[in-house]
Amino acid sequence: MGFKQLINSKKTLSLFAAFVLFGTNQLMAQTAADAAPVDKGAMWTGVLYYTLIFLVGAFCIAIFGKILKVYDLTQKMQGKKGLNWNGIMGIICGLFLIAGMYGAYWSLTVQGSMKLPEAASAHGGAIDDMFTVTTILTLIVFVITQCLLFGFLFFYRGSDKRKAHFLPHNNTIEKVWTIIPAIVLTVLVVFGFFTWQKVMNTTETKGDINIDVTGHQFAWELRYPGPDGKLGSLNFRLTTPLNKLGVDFKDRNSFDDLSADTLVLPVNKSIRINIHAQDVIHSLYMPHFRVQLNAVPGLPTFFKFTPTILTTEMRRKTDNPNFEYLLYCNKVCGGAHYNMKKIVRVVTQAEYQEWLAKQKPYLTDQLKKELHFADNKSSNPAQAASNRLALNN
Ligand SMILES: [Cu+2]
Repeated sequence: MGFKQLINSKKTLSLFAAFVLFGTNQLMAQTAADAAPVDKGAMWTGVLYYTLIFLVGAFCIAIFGKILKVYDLTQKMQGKKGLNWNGIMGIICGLFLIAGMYGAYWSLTVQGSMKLPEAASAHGGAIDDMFTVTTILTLIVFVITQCLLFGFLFFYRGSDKRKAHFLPHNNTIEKVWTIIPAIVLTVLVVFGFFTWQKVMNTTETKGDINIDVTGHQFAWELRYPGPDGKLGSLNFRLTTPLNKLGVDFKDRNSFDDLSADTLVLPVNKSIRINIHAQDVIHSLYMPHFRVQLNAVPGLPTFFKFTPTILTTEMRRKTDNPNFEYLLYCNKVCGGAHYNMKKIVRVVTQAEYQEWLAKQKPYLTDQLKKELHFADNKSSNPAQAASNRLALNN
């Protein structure tokens, strides 16, 4: 085969494409690894090992195929019947069905045990029920369709003794495979619609603990209401390095607001998380509570939920003394997206009050200076406001 023929060959081109893709993956993996202290030596050994295993496997299959082909040709040259390729393909399909079904079983039993622990929120059970119903239904469809597909390929493999039945059209079959999926999907969608409505349709705000969670590249900022229980309003135009969230101090409710590092929540209390974003779209994601909603710049949203299991209780249940609930960003929002993680702790009401009392005010002395409060030393910002001095100007 000449060089021209070689580069025109589809096989060579596809091999080249595979290598280019592999190279790009490596490059991306390397860029990501640069940002974090990862043991690169071990990573590269792992990558090389699996690449080599794959190449050796592919090579062995290719050699085996060539040997079969040569055997087939020599048989034919001797006037004998060659290999029954239809039979070989049929058997391979049958074996694939068995291996595939075992793989699905393995995945369900081994990886299935890695699923999240029980829902730690009041609405979480309903979300889990939806997942379970969908999984069971799709599992039944998966088993039936795969058995039919590969079973037919095996049992009705090409044979000289049989003649294929020609079936150009059959209305009954068309109706069955259109109507049944339509009914099942409608039931699932309606079920999901009502569940989501029940979770989200909560306009009642009385008795809620309001917490502001603001996403930016690449962290979440938390703001708790002070003793008045109310959060002051926000205005993005007021954002400065000291007033990171753009809190509007013309609103007196802002004066006692607190900033926190950990999202601490009292158990069995209705929590309203007000979700903001400052740059790109982020996504507030607390999998243990089955809570997720996008954080969209300029479009504040909220999610109301009630945590029901204490962190200490979950540690016992999961048999993991270091267990922590987590708040993640679930939108690939940039290079250090993986850094957007906060610990969430569910505590008793008494522990919550004790913790809240220790949190630092959002309105720091430096910020007071920046905002030209009348008396910088005054510990009473309300007093400062009543002095009618210009704020944020
Ligand atoms: Cu993000």
